[in-house]
Amino acid sequence: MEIINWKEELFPYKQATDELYVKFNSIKKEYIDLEQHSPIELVQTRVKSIASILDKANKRDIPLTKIFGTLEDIAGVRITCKFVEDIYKVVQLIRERDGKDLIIKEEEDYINNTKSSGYRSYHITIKYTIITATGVKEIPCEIQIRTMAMNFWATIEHSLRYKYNGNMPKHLKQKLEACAEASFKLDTEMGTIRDEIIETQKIIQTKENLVYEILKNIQNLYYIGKLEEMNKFNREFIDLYQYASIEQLHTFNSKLQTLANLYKVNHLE
Ligand code: 0O2
Repeated sequence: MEIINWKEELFPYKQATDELYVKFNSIKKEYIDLEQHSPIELVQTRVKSIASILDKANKRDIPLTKIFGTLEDIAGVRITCKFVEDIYKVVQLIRERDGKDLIIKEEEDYINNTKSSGYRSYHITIKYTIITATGVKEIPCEIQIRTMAMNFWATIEHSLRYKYNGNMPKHLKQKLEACAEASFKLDTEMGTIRDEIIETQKIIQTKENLVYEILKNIQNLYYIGKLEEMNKFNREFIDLYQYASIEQLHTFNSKLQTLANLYKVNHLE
């Protein structure tokens, strides 16, 4: 009988998901740093558990020896977005990488082709190359892209599906289908005020970035021993912070920046 060394077999899948986690989060960070709306809200990764792998292989009559060549979702990345429009932005971002650091094998749009269960998400199956201590490996990975509302529905439905093991009562199925429609209606409604929400988020982000800059500049005064000035700016900032407009914070930071230039402390982080 074939014995699988699960630890050894699954290790490269973990490496692939870890690398993809970093890459998608960097994109998110880049948008935030540029004070732009990030289509990526949350990145999650997982390597399928051994029990789920065996379950799926069993359901599909896949022999143990063929599991790793056949199952394409052992490595999984889930990207959650705020709006449906963002899903297609993320799809575009992934397509732009096709042939560079990943290869797209398949795309399934379960948003425009909603599953009979009510399931909505965009799936992209990729091959991702990793370099391990034992050589180069091509790892299949399923990327699921969905909104927060779609994710909420799918998580609940997944648990119920697991609970009833394929025998979900009809009334529950119907309820879930209705919930899927209601949650998509929410996505659609939210989409109509997307621009306004993004604008508000941008203001919050700009304020957060400014506060970060200000605190960094105040801290730099401490590092170069200008304690009196540091205390003065610190006190002023505490009074200003809560009610200040973006413009006032900008002006305040410009004063700190002028001082930083004077003391040549720009290089301090
Ligand atoms: P897990 O635990 O999330 O990994 P199949 O699994 O045979 O239906 P296939 O060909 O593997 O389908 O690919 P498909 O249809 O793209 O589905 C793969 C994954 O999408 C599933 O993995 C789920 O995560 C998700 N998914 C697909 N359909 C549904 C659905 O109706 N409800 C929910 N909640 N999720 C769904 P796994 O292996 O089923 O589960």
